[in-house]
Amino acid sequence: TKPKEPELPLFFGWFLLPEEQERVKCATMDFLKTLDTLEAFKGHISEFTGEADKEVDLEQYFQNPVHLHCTTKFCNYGKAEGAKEYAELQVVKDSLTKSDELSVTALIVTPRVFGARVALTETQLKLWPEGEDKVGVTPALLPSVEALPVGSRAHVTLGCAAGVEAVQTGLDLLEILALQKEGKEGTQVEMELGTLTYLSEGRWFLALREPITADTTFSSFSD
Ligand code: ACK
Repeated sequence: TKPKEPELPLFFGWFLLPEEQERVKCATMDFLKTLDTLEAFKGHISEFTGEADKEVDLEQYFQNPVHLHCTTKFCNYGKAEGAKEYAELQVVKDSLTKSDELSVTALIVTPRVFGARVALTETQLKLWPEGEDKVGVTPALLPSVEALPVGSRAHVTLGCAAGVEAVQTGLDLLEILALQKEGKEGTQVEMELGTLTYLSEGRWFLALREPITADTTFSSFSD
């Protein structure tokens, strides 16, 4: 009998250390608490609630993910295209269990997700699979996404609205970055944490004044 092939994980990524998760959750929750009290946000509340004048508690609206991480490659146990090739890359094998620091430079809030944009370093980009930014992107958005720097999709999902899957965070982030590039920015509000921008249809982007850094470990994950 042939030796069994090693099984591929659900995904690979950088996982925040437990104490780092708590710190990042606290800092980002503080932002959510402030956001839903802003007049600028209340003016677009119907994009979250479907009704004007209805209040929303964003802390309740988004459900917390189990553990905070930044996905590099979604393998789906080998069913995703390029999963095996990725797992066999020397840089991937060499990076497993290694520590690394991630830098969060912005936060996004949409009616679907709450997420953090991760700015990858040159070294971290070596673990970013080629072509991964555009996986699952709607054809209409593809040209704009292809014009963005590699790794633009890198993110940490901080919360999802009921019934929404985490994969949506990367897609909403790309959409926001594409709109910004086209200069389609609306209202801007200065906050303590940075500059908040509205990008139509309930999309909000907070460019952080100071990045939030977090210590992580690169590893694979299987449910
Ligand atoms: O927030 P995320 O990056 O979005 O972390 C989870 C992780 O893999 C485990 O589900 C991401 N994910 C799920 N499906 C896909 C997909 N089809 N393409 C890329 N990433 C995905 C999800």
